[in-house]
Amino acid sequence: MRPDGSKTAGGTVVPMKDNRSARAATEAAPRPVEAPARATEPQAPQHAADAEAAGLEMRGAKILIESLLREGVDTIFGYPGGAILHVYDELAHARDRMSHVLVRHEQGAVHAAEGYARSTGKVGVVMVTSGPGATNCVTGLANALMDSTPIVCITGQVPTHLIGNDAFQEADVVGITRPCTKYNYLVKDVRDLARVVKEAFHIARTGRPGPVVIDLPKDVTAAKTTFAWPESVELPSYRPAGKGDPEAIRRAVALMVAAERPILYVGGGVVNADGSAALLALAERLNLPVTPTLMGLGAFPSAHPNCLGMLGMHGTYAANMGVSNADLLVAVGARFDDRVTGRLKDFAPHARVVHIDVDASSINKNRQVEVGIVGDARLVLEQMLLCLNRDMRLEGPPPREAWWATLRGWSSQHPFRYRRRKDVIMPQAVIEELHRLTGGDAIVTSDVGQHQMWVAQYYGFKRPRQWLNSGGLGTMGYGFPAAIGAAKAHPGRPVVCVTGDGSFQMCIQEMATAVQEKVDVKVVVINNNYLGMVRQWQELFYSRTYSEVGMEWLPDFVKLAEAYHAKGLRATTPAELRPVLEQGLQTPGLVVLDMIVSQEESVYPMVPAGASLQEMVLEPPDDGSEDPEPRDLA
Ligand SMILES: Cc1ncc(C[n+]2csc(CCOP(=O)(O)OP(=O)(O)O)c2C)c(N)n1
Repeated sequence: MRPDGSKTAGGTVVPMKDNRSARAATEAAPRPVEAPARATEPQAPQHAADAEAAGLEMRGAKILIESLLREGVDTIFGYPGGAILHVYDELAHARDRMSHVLVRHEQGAVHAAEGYARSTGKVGVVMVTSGPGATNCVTGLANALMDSTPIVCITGQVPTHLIGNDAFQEADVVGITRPCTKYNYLVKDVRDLARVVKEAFHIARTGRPGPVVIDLPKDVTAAKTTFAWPESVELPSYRPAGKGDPEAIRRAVALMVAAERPILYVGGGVVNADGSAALLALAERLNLPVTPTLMGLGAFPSAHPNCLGMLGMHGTYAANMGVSNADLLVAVGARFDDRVTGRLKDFAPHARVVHIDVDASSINKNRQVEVGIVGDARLVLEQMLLCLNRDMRLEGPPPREAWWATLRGWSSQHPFRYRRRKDVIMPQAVIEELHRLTGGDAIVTSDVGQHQMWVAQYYGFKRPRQWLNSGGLGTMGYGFPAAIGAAKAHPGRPVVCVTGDGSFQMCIQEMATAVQEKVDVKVVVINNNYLGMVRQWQELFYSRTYSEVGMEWLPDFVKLAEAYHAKGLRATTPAELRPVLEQGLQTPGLVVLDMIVSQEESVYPMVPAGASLQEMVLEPPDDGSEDPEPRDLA
């Protein structure tokens, strides 16, 4: 029983409208308020004809495993417990067809599944027990929702007759995870199970991808029924967007051809939609400058002459000034996040806006657009190319000479730069060296903080799905388990987690997982002895009052790695940087590289929170300057 006297919603939850769009519909002011539609009565199970399995009675646990196999699942990240025991028992009999990665904390399981999902484009799968097992997943689920990552998370639940009874390890998982999932289910009838699994994968991977929870009471996993795998999904009210409206596409293309100062602003949606090839073709065909967001890095090759670098709070001068002076902004799979726009009313003030997004609720959410196109980024970009070839008679790419001269001028006057000191390792130099030694080809994950921004600025990503970070939620603890998940999916490829001395400690127990799984993950700790990004804000906006940001009692990361049966190495001087990195990258298995870097280095350029992109600060203030007044921080 919950405090309001109600019981957990009964019956299988039937998706009518996904949790995210239901929320958006409720929150966006002028839209009609739609309550999230949730049936409380179980729907009649859909017994699809399945010749292969017809007549075969199985318990729910086996139906779940068989269903996961039908979905092509080869790896599950999880942690067992009482309520999910039947499933783990069944899993033991399927080990030849499916591997299970035993994490050391359920948060690590979700992040590892995210790393697996983002690096492959497939759905990441998590399995945990009820109560604390499920609640430990909440941060990961919220992270996956914010970064549109496809996850199916199976949580054990207490038996149906105990639901609402404050039973041992009971938590209202459907209630708790509703705001941090794209959709969630409580399965109360084993006959619904195969259909629910089929739907959950469909919902997780289509449209704007996201996490889906299947809450599975223990008695349902024990109950028996015939296994019938549905061949198709019947969700009449869930219609993920596909192609865009041809008329809107024609208008957008005409604007792109005619614009004098256009810019393509490219987000993680292009990566999710596997739209990079179409993006490259369009940018070259129309000679368009491109600026990726933090999540969009790799969607367009950063060394391409049309790439201006990342925009936003720590973006390049050329990208931020380019957007500020553009007459046309074409946003593709990007959501006008506050870390990108700065002060919204001054973002791209002279530009007409074309916005392509798979999620209709993102269009006109933060910025009124000229042309909104709801659709899958790859399909829409391909439609645009087709429209150009068919309907427009272009001699060649529009030269836009004046615009390119201005942009190139900004790029060469203000590249990313930092003080190159001889007495201490500079954090940016670590990332540059990492780029050199890996040829820019590694899969790189990061945690959250200054190190994340330095990787974004200095690594130089070539390809989509090469860069995994927590952009939306900003979750410290994401990077290391995500690297384990990516390494599981890509054996033989170099996987590097760049982390901070604060962030690494948030999921540090996953060293045991990495060693047990024998994955090749190199952890580069940018060790500045501080919660560096918070210290930077306290330096800049709180008159250098450092409040609880010093990591005075750090573990010895080298010894800790050794304690976990991994390799630990340390560099403390610039001369040691390259040989230590080289040795670490060449050593198989888990290696922790403790890089002792300049302690009070800050990330520049920087757009102060609440300022416009044009007010970006390029260099640290002179030491003799007055401290800025504390300001209203977003
Ligand atoms: C789970 C969580 N708690 C708190 C924060 C707030 N936060 C953002 S950056 C940061 C400092 C990170 O320090 P570290 O990992 O050492 O990285 P650095 O900034 O020094 O590179 C903190 C505390 C967060 N993003 N996530």
